[in-house]
Amino acid sequence: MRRIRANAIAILTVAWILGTFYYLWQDNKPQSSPSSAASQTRGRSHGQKVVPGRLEIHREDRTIPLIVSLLGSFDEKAYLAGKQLKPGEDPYREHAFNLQESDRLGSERAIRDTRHYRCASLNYDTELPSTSIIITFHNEARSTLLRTIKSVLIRSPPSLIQEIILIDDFSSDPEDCQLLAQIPKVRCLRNGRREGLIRSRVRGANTASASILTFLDSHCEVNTDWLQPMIQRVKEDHTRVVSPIIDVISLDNFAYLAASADLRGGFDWSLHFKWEQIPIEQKMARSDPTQPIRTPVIAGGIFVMDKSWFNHLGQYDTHMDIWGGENFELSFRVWMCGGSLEILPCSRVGHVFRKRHPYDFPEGNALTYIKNTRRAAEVWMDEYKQYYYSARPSAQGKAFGSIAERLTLRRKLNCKPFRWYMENVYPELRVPEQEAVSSVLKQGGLCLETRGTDSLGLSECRGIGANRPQSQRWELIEPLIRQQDLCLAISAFTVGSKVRMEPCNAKETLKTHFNNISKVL
Ligand code: LR7
Ligand code: MN
Repeated sequence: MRRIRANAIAILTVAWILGTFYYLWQDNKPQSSPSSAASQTRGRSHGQKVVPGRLEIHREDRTIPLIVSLLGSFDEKAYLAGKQLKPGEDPYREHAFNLQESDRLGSERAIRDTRHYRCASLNYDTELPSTSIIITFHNEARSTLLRTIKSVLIRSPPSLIQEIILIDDFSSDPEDCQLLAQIPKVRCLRNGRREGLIRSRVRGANTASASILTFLDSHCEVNTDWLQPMIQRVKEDHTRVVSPIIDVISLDNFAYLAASADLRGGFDWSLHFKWEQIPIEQKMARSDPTQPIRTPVIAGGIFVMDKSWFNHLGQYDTHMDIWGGENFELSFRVWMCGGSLEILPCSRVGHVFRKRHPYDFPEGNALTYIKNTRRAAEVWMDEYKQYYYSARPSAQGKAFGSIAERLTLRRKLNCKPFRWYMENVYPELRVPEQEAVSSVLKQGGLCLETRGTDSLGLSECRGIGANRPQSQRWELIEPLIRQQDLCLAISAFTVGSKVRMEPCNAKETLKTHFNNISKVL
């Protein structure tokens, strides 16, 4: 009996070993039928696991001639060798990321396709409009800039790339940009003085010849099929402004890391951008992970927008300087003036996130951010700008230039109030709790009072201070007018509409504006 068991174990062990060898041999076997187009691009590369159904061009013998022809006469080795880290130099000093690692990677590499697997089976129109890619930079490292451009050329259908417009924002070495113009489709515009990313992007947009604009930072790597989903959404509705999920390229070792697919753009009252979880109800309702994610604001650097819509909406506020705030201004404007913002999970672009700015701000970093965000708050945030000033007291009294033109634009475009944005686009942004002010509400010498549970009326004012009856005592907590657990509510802001007492979170609850009350009462 024992012998039989020992034999069985020995047979099983041998079978297991043979099975393992067979599996490993299969896995290393070259792809069969090399003539099929799919297998040409699905081969293993750099030890990466093959992902079925995903197309990626790897550094294989077959694809090198393709890449060479993409670059034309441009000599990438000479370009990269033209600027190298000097021995002993701090690799983080100049760019706030590890330049040594970036240079070591060279001009292109395979990256993991970080999309949800269902993205690979989506279809896009065969006839999509082409786009002008706009990349502004100030003293970008040559290796990151070249990788950005090459990733676009390698991972986009060539017919969709009309041109790549580089705006050199007065970098120290004009050749950083000029040499790149030898690459087919790449154009280089150099600013005669430092303008900042906002005016630079507008300059790029003004010379773009395609009907769709695509903005990128100068240290990105676009991922598989990044462009088609974005162009498709904009083609279907030109008022959509769309962004990819922004993956993380490590500033230390340049590893390409997948970002969470459950995030959207948000902010706090100091106008500080943050990534936040999609609200739980929206998350529960998402049965299809390839669907767009509505976002209150975009991060700002990587997005696709119809060119006529960009122009119609007033491009950017060109009185904003260097860096910062323009993403809020654009986001508020898009939502409030009839468009929408979304993040497309099937589009992925990697970006090197840094901890500090590697460049100088001629007016100082803080003052520039205040100037730009003040302009956004003053033009777009209506009465809500008070919360911006409470959160950022240092902004008060700081110069921000004239906003007359932008106010005229807002009027001309007939944009909705910020209250609408708060209620419809970003209801999750909490308005800070105000200190309650206890008062009476008077009209023509009479005081507003509650009678019983639901009825309201005007009668003679009685008592003062602590002696005032509860029925005539109101707490004003912007934007609510409260008495104990209930708040004043109306169905419409029109004369004659009935004022009632309702739970304070009811939709029709009368939201501030004491002048609205007198209009209604
Ligand atoms: O004076 C300047 N001139 C420029 O041309 C300053 C900057 N730039 C260029 C710069 O070289 C880069 O290509 O402008 C681009 C953006 O500057 P970064 O990379 O220093 O900015 P960031 O990535 O820290 O900042 C994010 O927020 C900015 C607010 O003004 C811009 O909108 C950036 O485009 C934006 N980047 C992204 O959205 C990528 C995702 C990061 C996040 C969150
Ligand atoms: Mn950036």
